[in-house]
Amino acid sequence: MLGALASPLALAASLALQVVDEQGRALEHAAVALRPVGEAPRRTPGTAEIVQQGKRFMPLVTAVPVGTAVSFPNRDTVRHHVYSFSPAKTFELKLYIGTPAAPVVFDKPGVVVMGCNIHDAMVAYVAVFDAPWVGVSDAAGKVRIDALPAGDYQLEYWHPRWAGGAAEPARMPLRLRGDARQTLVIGAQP
Ligand SMILES: [Cu+2]
Repeated sequence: MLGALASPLALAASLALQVVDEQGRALEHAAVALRPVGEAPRRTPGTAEIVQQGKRFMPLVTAVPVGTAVSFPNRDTVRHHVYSFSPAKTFELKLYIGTPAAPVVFDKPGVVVMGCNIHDAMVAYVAVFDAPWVGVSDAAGKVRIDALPAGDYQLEYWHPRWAGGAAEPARMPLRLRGDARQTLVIGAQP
């Protein structure tokens, strides 16, 4: 029946996550995503940027929906050679300075580990989620996702402390009815 739609405002929800380790310490760099249950995930690919500066990638962890185009500007005066062997995205950007003309499109879900062929200490992670809402925890372990439709979700999450092991995010069900606060404990292994 037409006219029976509820107000979108009444259905809005938000999620405030506090990410901690087993000792309760704030955990930065956790990639999280919310995937609605029971409907095809809406894909809202956008763009993102991972900068190389001071022979480091910044940010260390980036969370993106599938289809996001990521550019890799090099702001150093030395050349970098960005590569990944991860199954979710195998690519390389051969020795360059400045910004490569074509961004890298992350078109499959999974965790992508990137390095530099020249500087072995350089590492960065892109967590690619088949989900429209993503975030990364800040230095206080906090990540907030606003303007969500109320409903049932899978919360997916991943942290670099799993880099030697899990290439896939962990998952837990989450029912959102309004504004929610949740503590997420990320142990040494998923
Ligand atoms: Cu380099």
